[in-house]
Amino acid sequence: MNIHARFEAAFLRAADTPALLCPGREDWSYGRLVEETERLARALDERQVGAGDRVLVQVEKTPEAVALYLACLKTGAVYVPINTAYTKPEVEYFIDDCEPALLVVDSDFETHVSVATLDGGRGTLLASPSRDLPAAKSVSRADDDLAAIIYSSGTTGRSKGAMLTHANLLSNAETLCAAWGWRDDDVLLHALPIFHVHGLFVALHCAFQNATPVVFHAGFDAEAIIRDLPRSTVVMGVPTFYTRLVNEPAFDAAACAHMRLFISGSAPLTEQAFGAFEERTGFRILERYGMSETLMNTSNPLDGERVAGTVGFALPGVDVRIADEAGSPVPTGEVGTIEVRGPNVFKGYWRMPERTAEEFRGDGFFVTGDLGTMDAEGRITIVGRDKDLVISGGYNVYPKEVETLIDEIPEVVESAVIGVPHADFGEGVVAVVVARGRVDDELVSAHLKDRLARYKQPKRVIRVDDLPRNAMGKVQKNVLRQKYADILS
Ligand code: MLC
Repeated sequence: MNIHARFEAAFLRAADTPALLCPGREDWSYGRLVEETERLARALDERQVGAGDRVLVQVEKTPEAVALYLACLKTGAVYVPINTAYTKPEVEYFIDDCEPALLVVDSDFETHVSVATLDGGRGTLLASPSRDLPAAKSVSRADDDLAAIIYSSGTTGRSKGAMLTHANLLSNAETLCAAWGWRDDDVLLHALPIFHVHGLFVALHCAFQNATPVVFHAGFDAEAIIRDLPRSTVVMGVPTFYTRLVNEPAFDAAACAHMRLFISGSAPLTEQAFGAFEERTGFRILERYGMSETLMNTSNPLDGERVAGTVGFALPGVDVRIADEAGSPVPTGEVGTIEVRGPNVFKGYWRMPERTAEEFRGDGFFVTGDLGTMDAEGRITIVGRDKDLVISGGYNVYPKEVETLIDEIPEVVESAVIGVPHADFGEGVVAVVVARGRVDDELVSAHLKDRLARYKQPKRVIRVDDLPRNAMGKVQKNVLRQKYADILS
């Protein structure tokens, strides 16, 4: 089953229903979304991009970008979206790794693969006619055919592409619509980026399964959100959205009177943020837990107690266990690694069979690398990570990638990159550096500017004489995190 066929059937039944309501731009109905998808599907055909070919996409969030995603699904091409913040060298890595048949970008990009844009200018995919032509059928896809590759940075510094199938996407969309009681009169207020699973699959698919309207913001702007709450019923966001909203005096229970549900994910929602939101609005944010490799695994209940600081229960059809290093379940309440199995779990890492084998157990469970506990009722709490990872404003940053680049600076002897508390982003990136000459924020920032996405760059650089090490010689990042806990506050 091609997931696009499912969406398209819903879209055609709701052709006059608003699909993407875009402040400052023309709204698109579901009928229009079908037409534009068709236009882009034809443009892909004309360029001989077809089933199984990768389409690497680095574009701003627009309705056309959504249509391109749908056109890739429809033609069986594999959609590979990447963060618009990535610099040219970062994009080049993805080109080399996924070998796209087509790269779609917003502006000129010199490379050896075909390049197109969505801007209506030269090389645009939007030039193909679409209207008045009968729609082609979605290319038939087997359950385990790839729909998308989502890159996550790797612990070794190399990004890994998580291969997601049509069946992964479809099963998770159905599960989430049921778990969150998606209604025909729901209107999703969407301010997340659409190059990650949260904004692209979790959020859009709930609306697309039901062909319900999406208020489509190009980015997060608290005032714009507050303006659009009266015509919306559901918001999905990262914790930063909710802490920023609570900082707005105009955000209160009256502003939320039309709302049904606020959902949070991608980063831990603190009990304090949960409490402040409830106090201000009367709403208890529904926190859920997932990742690129598995889509969504657990959720607090729609009906029933949403407990702050927990991520709720395994979603129907998803097996979650808390295991020791050998993969055996630990006793109730004890800390272990969260492992997941189910139709939502990805097929493996793109062209990395050894890495894939390392992260799956023989019985099919995927080892997430997150540490958690499960109580007697099955409620799960995440208590930490066994991988060196910083989550900043919902974006994952792998210290190794940042350290490798900082260590290229001639004056730098070694560096340790850590995450410390940050009022807005939850965690902020800090670099602790041992150097032979003068090394400061400016020098590091100048070196990283064209090499590393801005959100991965250190918010502060601290110069030290030595890094703390344990008896094995390993840098003690926990010591650094404690020492510099207040540096960004
Ligand atoms: C922006 N900046 C960040 C940052 N976002 N720095 C660290 N972490 C971030 N997340 C930088 C900018 O480059 C800028 O740098 C400065 O911070 C201020 O920018 P801003 O204008 O305030 O940022 P804004 O555009 O408002 O973005 C903040 C944000 C955004 C929280 C809205 O980061 C965001 O949309 N995050 C969502 C990420 C997401 O979708 N994650 C889902 C992953 S999927 P300077 O210095 O130039 O001023 C996943 C699975 C799952 O994890 O379960 O969901």
